[in-house]
Amino acid sequence: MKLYSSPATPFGRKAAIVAHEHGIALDVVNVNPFTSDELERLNPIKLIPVLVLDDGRVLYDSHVICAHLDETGGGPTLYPQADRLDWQRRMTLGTALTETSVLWLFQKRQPADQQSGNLKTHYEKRMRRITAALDAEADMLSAAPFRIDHVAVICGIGHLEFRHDAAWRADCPRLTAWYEGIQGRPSVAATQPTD
Ligand SMILES: N[C@@H](CCC(=O)N[C@@H](CS)C(=O)NCC(=O)O)C(=O)O
Repeated sequence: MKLYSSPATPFGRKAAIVAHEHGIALDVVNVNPFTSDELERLNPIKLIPVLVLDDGRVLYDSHVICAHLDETGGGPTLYPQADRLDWQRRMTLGTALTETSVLWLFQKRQPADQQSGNLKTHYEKRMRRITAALDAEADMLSAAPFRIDHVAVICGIGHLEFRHDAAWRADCPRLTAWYEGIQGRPSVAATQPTD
């Protein structure tokens, strides 16, 4: 299977972590999502990640790709029935953190005279609310087996710290402790974002 991704994308990282957890070897093709014609041919939305199956079928987005890898992989499922409503809530928070961190980055990359201070504040406040909500649930993250909510939160915080800063840690001691502890997990260590 071919994964179209990039070394910095948090959404591609989700797929890479799930594949690693299941011992699935992916043929990773790094592309620039803004300029790649090949990506445009594969995915009309022109976003990474994209997974091309061995039979030629094309999957997007990261939710669909991760669920497929989990179904076909050999490891324990990352989408268990137990505690489903709770892990789905944390998965949603992790996904929203990732989306907001990416939107904030796009704002920062606009020419200075086209940036919206209001939007940057809006995104920053949303991220702070999300990290505070996750801090309140950090004990559950620590106690649970590794699941898709952990993957989503790791990718969200990973992007936030890679592209912005670690200021959130000051108000979130329990989430910080869990996040630091999980960095040694092989699937997490092997997928750190890089430029
Ligand atoms: N909902 C999508 C989001 C994917 C996404 O936003 N990917 C970014 C890279 S982190 C991208 O391809 N951006 C290119 C663009 O915005 O044109 C998913 O979960 O896969």
